[in-house]
Amino acid sequence: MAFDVIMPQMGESIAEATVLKWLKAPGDTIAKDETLYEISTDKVDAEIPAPAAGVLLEILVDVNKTVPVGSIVARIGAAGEKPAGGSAPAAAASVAAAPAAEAKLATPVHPMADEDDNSEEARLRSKSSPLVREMAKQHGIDLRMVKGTGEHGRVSKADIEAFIASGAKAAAAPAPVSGSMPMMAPTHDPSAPTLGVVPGLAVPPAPAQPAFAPGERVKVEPMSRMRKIIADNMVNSKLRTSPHVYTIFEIDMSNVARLRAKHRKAFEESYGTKLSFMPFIMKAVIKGLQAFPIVNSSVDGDNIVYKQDINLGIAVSLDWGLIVPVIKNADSLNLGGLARSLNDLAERARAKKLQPSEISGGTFTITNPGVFGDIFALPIISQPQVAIQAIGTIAKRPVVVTDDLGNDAIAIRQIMFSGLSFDHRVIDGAVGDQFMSVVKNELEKGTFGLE
Ligand code: CO6
Repeated sequence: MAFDVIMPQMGESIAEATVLKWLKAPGDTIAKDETLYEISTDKVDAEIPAPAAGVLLEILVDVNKTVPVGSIVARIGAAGEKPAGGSAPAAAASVAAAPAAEAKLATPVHPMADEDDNSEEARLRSKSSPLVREMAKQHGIDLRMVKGTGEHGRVSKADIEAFIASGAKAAAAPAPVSGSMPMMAPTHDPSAPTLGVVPGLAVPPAPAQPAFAPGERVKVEPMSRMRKIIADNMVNSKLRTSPHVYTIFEIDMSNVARLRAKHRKAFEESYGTKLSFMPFIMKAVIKGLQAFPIVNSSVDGDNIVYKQDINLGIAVSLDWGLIVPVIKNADSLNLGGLARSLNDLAERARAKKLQPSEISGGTFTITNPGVFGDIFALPIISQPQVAIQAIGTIAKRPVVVTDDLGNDAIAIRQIMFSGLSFDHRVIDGAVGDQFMSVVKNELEKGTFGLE
């Protein structure tokens, strides 16, 4: 019995991956978890272990080919089984993989609605590969409208990409209304395509609103698959899953700033890594999560799943996007361990050297757009988590301070605004605030075992 090897999901926003190298050839024996192939995505390069032990029967995706996540890329059979088609090629890395065009999708692809058209031409076009049909479905394109350059008019991936790039309209897309008043309230059009449709959820489709007026000077560019997935995830989290509620706290970081300045050099010498504000913030967040475990939970139907591990996702900005590596069991680390893990993950993220396991399993996320000068932010929750905290810029600001005798004065302090976005299904407003007040107190107190 053959075991399908599936292109893994390497991170929330990663939709496809390119096979860089096969380390085994058909006919080779492989152990479970032995590296089978290497892949590259926009964000991570990774070695992928074999999901089962046995004999590699078939390679379905050639080197340098890009396929969607969930595609079957190879098959592994039981020990002793022979690969179809006889002997194995000499060198694993040069194996020419099976289908010349696109890989098979392991996820079911629903037939296009037009497939009841039985004309020879339509039948042959609808025989396009699963990848092409999936792209057509995602863009709302009727394949009969696409000129196919393949055999018998078969629509190839290049054909559909060219069709999308040409700005040709999706089958179901409404024609833009005459563009004289594009800012007027749109009329509701139930036939309009929606972003990230989740079957079974009765969310009304986005109103049809022309993006540009006829004759307006525009450049139309199709969204990349990754951009569409990000868009879907954002819509799904904010509009279909978690009723977001927000709270913003002002936190005096003066003690942390002093501690950091005082111990920075010695810290770097003893831990071999730099000391930024983030490890202090992570420590304080961990205290908050320990005090309010609901903030470290997920929703599963009618159940609340309290995660027993604190796995902190930290958003890392990349020149080409963003990734959220995860510090697993962050509560078991001291300040040095947190700094080391963060700097290591951020460095490897930027070198595309993260493993899939390092970008999954987060239970709470921290994002620090403060590095860009952002005063405060209210981010969208990363599903299936229930909260995300944003760190604003830490800057000197004038604040009112009161001494023990009740005298007020204006002082200069290192102030940070921090926003928490949380899922109001399971976290009450008061709990969100109480969580934040633990974080605030920890940071303002400034006792981190360094002093
Ligand atoms: N305020 C002031 N100074 C800061 C701050 C803030 N918030 N954060 C970092 N820094 C300082 C930091 O202490 C370093 O100072 P020096 O040591 O004196 O050089 C310096 O800025 C550079 O910090 P670095 O980035 O190297 O390290 P850090 O540990 O602070 O942060 C990181 C690591 C991976 C979180 C960060 O590099 C990063 O990538 N941040 C961006 C994350 C991001 O893009 N998030 C998504 C933004 S969009 O959230 C979003 C809701 C929307 C708006």
